[in-house]
Amino acid sequence: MEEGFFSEVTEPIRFGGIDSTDPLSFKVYQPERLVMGKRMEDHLRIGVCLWHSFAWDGRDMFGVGTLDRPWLDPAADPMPAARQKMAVAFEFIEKLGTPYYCFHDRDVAPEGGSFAEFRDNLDALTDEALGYQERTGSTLLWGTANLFTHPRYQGGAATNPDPEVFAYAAAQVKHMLEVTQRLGGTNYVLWGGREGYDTLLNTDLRREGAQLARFLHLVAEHKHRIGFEGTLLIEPKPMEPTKHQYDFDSATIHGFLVRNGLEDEYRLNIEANHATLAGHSFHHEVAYAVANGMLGSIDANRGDPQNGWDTDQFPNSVEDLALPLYEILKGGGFTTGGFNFDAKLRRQSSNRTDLFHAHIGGVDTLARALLVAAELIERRTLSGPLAERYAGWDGPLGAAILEGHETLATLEAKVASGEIDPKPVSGRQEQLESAVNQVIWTTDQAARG
Ligand code: XLS
Ligand code: NI
Ligand code: NI
Repeated sequence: MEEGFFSEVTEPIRFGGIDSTDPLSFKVYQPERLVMGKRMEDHLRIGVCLWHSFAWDGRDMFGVGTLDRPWLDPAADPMPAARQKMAVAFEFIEKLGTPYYCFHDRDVAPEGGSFAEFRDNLDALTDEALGYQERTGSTLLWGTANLFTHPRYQGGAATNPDPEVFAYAAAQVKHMLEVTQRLGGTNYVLWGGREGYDTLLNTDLRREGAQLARFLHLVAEHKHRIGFEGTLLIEPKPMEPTKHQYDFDSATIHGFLVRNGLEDEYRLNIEANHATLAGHSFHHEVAYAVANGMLGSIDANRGDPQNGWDTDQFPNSVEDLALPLYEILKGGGFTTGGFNFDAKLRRQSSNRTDLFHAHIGGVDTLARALLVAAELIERRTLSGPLAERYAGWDGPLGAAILEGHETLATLEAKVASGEIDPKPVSGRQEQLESAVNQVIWTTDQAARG
């Protein structure tokens, strides 16, 4: 393997086992290991995101970049720098050995002086990406268009008060959808960017809702026109960058799609840190999506419980991930989706190799959580008690109510005659919490592989 940019990583990252002392090895993740009859790699479908890892240099609002990303130097010639960025990204993906990656059009292509130039840049870099995909075997989990960085999008893209901005966004999405198709992408993501408002004083909610619905119809129409076979995904987020984002959470998007006849066209891309910003647990958001047939893909990361913004840290808690993974397995697993690391290094993690440590830790946490989730399914730790709790709904009374054979009057008669006289039943929360913990603790053995 060539030395390249990440010269401390001379070998592809391999499974070293749970007792390995080599930080550059996986402790749990074994792509080939069968879990419930399916390879670990095929369960998790892990992707590396290009924006946080290669298109951001560690800058924040208080200080300049701290990460060593020479291709981001503003003095660099844009196209050679973009080529170097892509080469380094694929060196990383190849050494890490994960099957997917994700990017925004602007993560790879220099803006240029016009839309036409931007499109040419993106096409040229797409050609390069095709070559790297062939060499590394890694492919696109999803593509997306950046509709939030450029000042034209300060008031939103589809929900902008100016229809010319809507048109510009449409042009960008059309092209990026086609690029995604060329790269064999299995999904296309729309994250709301600046679709929301900073103040209601200058915002027409009715118009902006109608504009957004129209935009989503146009995207779905184009998808069918070009025969793109991937899934269209919308990514919920309640706030940031705007004070209020329209795609607030899974339930809000689901309702919006149903109201606008779009529920068969879109699924959800759920991000852990966005769930917590919305005041939900990540578990809740995933469970809602699965329960309503809306699960598409996941942006894996975590927030910080002590502050309320999108810190996009790498996931490191098996406890936090096991139950979302349980819901995903219960729902039959991913089809086109997977786990994209929408996560970034801390600003002080300034060694090149830190990017490997971050991803290895995240991948192992997902793998470990998968083992717990599979045990929860196999032991029926939660599904057994759940079936028992709702058993009445499978009995004659539950069926009669749900099938419409009862009315308020017939039910009143049964209650008044004493035929129906319900008794409170324990929800057994603490017992279930302990049962989940017991599975987490006992799968330590299983994690040895
Ligand atoms: C920002 C979003 C973004 C999307 C892709 O908060 O998570 O990174 O995943 O546009
Ligand atoms: Ni995201
Ligand atoms: Ni985010």
